[in-house]
Amino acid sequence: MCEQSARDPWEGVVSKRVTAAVLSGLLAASALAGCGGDGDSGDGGGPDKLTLGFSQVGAESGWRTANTKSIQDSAAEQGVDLKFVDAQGKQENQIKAIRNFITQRVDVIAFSPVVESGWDTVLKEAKDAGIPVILTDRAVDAQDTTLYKTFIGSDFVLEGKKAGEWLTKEYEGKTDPVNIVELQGSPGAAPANDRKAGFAEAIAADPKFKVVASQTGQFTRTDGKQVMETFLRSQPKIDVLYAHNDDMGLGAIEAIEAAGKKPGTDIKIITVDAVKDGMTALSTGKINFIVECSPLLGPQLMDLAKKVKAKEEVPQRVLTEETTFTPEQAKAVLADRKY
Ligand code: GYE
Repeated sequence: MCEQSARDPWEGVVSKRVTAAVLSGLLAASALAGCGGDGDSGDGGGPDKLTLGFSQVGAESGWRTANTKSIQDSAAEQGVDLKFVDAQGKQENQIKAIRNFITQRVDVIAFSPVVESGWDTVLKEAKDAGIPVILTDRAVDAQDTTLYKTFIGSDFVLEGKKAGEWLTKEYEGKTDPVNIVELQGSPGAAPANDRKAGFAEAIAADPKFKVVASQTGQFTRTDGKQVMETFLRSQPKIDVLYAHNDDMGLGAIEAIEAAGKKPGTDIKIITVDAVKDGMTALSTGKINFIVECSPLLGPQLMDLAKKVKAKEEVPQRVLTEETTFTPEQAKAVLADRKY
């Protein structure tokens, strides 16, 4: 799957859809103007305008910034009334935001859960109020899958596997021990749990791979740097760093350079996301391999929200299409990278 294909199919659909929406909006507006115009707010959305309450995780990474922009831009393009609330990394803030959306009686609630557990009660409240919920980017571990309409996002276990598979190929035929340090995402978050599990599974068959230290770097550059400093102090030999996102990898690169080592050469580095800063480091060889995770979920989310509001059938799971990048591949696409 090429990197472009993760976006283009939707871009085409979206622009056509926007044109259609604009046209039908104009027709509706002129029809209403002819008969007095009652009921149309005049903002292009009309009385049927979709109100979407969205609770975002925070602003911890380049990925998140791109994701927020994608959601806000798509809402504006598609005439969706978006109520956007930033949870600043706290589940309690998300629960509060969801309860506010219920009180405000938005049409649809979407959120990207900070952690996987602890959502059953508030999701039940939304369900009882008759407000459909869309999980965006991250999953919840609720047993009752009728508590949400659909889940759009990546397969994080697969991402971890892709990272591990690259590593096993890289060291194919070699027998010396390979010491790995791991920077995990924020504790309890689906991408942290799953990227850890997928990677562990991919390297499990070969005992030469040893994860000698694994700790959270909170998906941030600052923590990635700090934790890598402690790894460098406490571990006598580090061959590989696996970071659950680019930002932690980029922070770790600073720590590795400060310790007088060459990132990408003395310590091989694998990350996940493929945001522009990560891709830049990959193209210069400071990172060796990146597993892509697309943050451009906005167009698909608006489309699903409209369908859900219209009580149309939607699939329980919508997967994002993603690829992987080597330094050469990063060089080839870097100029066109939008985020
Ligand atoms: O990989 C990381 C972000 O949930 C997929 O969260 C997302 C992850 C992403 O902070 O950079």
